[in-house]
Amino acid sequence: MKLTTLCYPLIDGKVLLAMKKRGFGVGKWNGPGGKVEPGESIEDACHRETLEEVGIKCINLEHRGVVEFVFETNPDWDTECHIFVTTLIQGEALESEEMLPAWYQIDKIPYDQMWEDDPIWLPGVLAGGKVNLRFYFNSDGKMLHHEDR
Ligand code: 6U4
Repeated sequence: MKLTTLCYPLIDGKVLLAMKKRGFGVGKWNGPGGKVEPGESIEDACHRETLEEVGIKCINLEHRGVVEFVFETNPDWDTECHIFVTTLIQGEALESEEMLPAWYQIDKIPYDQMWEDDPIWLPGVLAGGKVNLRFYFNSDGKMLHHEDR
C-alpha cells in the first residue's frame, strides 16, 4: 500500500487547509500532502509536500498517527496516510499549481467540502490527540465504514 502524508499547520486557533486543484481529491479541502517517494522518510515527504504545495516550511512537525484509506474497487488508490501537525512555520502560504491554501478557524472548518472521513478524526487531532483508524470507500469515493487499525 502506498505511503502518503497530510500536514495541518495550526497557529493561533487557525488551521491551514488547501483546496486540491487537480488530480485525486480535486475540489476538496484537505491538508497539504502527498505520496512518500522511494528512499524518502515519511517526515521528509511531509516537509517537501507542504513546501511544494503551499510554500511554507514546517518547523516542528509532530506525528499524530495514521489513517488508512481503503478503496474496495480501486486498490491502487489505497494509502497509509501519516498525519502531522506543526505549530511553527516559516513563510506565508501561497497558491501553487496543485493547491489553493486558506486559514480556517477550527470551529469553521468546511467539513462539507472535505473527504467524508475528516470530521471523524480531524477534530481530535487538532485538539492535540492522535489517530489510528482505517476507512473503507466505494468506487465513487463514498465512505462505507471504519474500524480501529
Ligand atoms: P501527485 O499528483 O502524484 O503529485 P501527490 O500530491 O504526491 O500527487 P496524491 O495527490 O495522490 O499525492 O495524494 C493524495 C493525498 O490525498 C494524500 O495526502 C492523502 C490524501 N487522501 C487520500 N484519501 C483521503 C481521504 N479519504 N481523506 C483525506 N485525505 C485523503 O483526508
